Amino acid sequence: MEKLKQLFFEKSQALRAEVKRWSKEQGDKQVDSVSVRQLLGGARGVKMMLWETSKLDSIEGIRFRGYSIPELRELLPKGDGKEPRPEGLFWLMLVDEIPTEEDVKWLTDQWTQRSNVPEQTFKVLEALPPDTHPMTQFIAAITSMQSSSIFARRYAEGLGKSEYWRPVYEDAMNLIARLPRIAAYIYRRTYHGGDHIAPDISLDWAANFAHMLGNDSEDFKDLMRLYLTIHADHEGGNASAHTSHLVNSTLSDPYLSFAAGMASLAGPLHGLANQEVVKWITNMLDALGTSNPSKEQIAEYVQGTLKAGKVIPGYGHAVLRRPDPRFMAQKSFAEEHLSDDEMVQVVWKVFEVVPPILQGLGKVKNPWPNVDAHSGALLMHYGIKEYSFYTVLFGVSRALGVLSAMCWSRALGLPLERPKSVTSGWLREFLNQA
Ligand code: CMX
Repeated sequence: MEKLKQLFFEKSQALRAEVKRWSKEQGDKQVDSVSVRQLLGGARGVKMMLWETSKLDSIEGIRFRGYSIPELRELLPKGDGKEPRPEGLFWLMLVDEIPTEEDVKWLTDQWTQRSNVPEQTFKVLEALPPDTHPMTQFIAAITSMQSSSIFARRYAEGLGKSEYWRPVYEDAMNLIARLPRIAAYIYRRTYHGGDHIAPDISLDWAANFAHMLGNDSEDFKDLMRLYLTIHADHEGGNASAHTSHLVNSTLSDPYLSFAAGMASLAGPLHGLANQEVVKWITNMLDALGTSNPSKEQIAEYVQGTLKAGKVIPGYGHAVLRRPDPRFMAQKSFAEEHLSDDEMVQVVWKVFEVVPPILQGLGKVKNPWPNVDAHSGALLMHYGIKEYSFYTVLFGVSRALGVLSAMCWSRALGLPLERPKSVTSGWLREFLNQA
């Protein structure tokens, strides 16, 4: 190994062991208002941010403005479909009121009117090799639209602080309106040889997205309405929301802030887990040579994954301590529409097998499935089989939460986010004195 790399290896390995020991042996000690374990452990549970649009409870799961997912499936306007329209959730998150059918129709019309994607965005996408990961394409496309940020222009013109929220609202509305067209364009160029499908402006936001992806069935439109609703927000501490929030706190505009959040969503411990789940199941079925594995076969495969030092994708959560209500909502959709689907059957068997195994490890805080454990099987059923695309769908939905929250952050004049870091030398001295 070259000298620099070797030196880094030796020093980092020594400190890694020491840091692990501090967390294990002195984790409960307080450093100001947080414990040593929280300081070293990714700030788990540290309350340090105002986030209006949703709140996560470890047992109940997510509530958007106080409403659970089952309640939203009842209460939000559905138009002529069976699932809530994501437009209604955006309205609720932004103004804390359940909208009427008429309000939602107005919002659909607004997003249709604002949905024109700048020509340069398509040029940027066409410049990328088609095998570029869809999330990389998505982030490049969002960034390419930054020159149309109204916030960036108005700020440069000398906008006063109390007015920041106005152009942020306009950018949020424009960005959300354009995302389905961009995502569908990425999908069709990457997997369907550039055979694009023109938008149908008579449809609502999610149904038009389903149409541009290439499936016009009413069930798939409903799945997209549900999918884009339940993935929208998960309070502010999750990595994609928090990244957007942090970047926007520097007054970076909504395009750049949202693009940064999407880079965060593209990590396999976060949103990319939805592609990893289908990859893991597909590899398992290939390895076992069956599309209908027994629970014993699945258990053995799970043990093999763990022995190889890997995580079981779609299981575990930093906050939740029960099966994710977003998983359960997708399960209930599957029970109603596609309970005979082979992949869905496998997902349900995995749900029976994995939790007791993870529980048995003694270190996993939440052995239950999260949102990503189910979504891929539903998409596969409706013909969206290219799993590297799945995180883009998550990202289109996440825009609703982070951009409505961004309007609030700027309206409330929240300051630049700036937590404090310490060095290992400082912590060593602190622990020696304590
Ligand atoms: N399979 C195997 N081991 C797991 C595990 C899983 N699904 N979930 C947690 N663990 C392990 C952790 O890797 C950690 O091990 P070490 O101490 O050896 O490092 C230990 O259990 C404790 O972790 P934890 O406190 O329970 O979980 P974290 O808050 O650190 O991490 C999460 C949460 C989601 C990153 C983790 O559960 C995980 O990696 N899950 C699989 C990936 C996944 O599904 N991510 C999607 C989450 C939802 C989303 O954001 O989209």
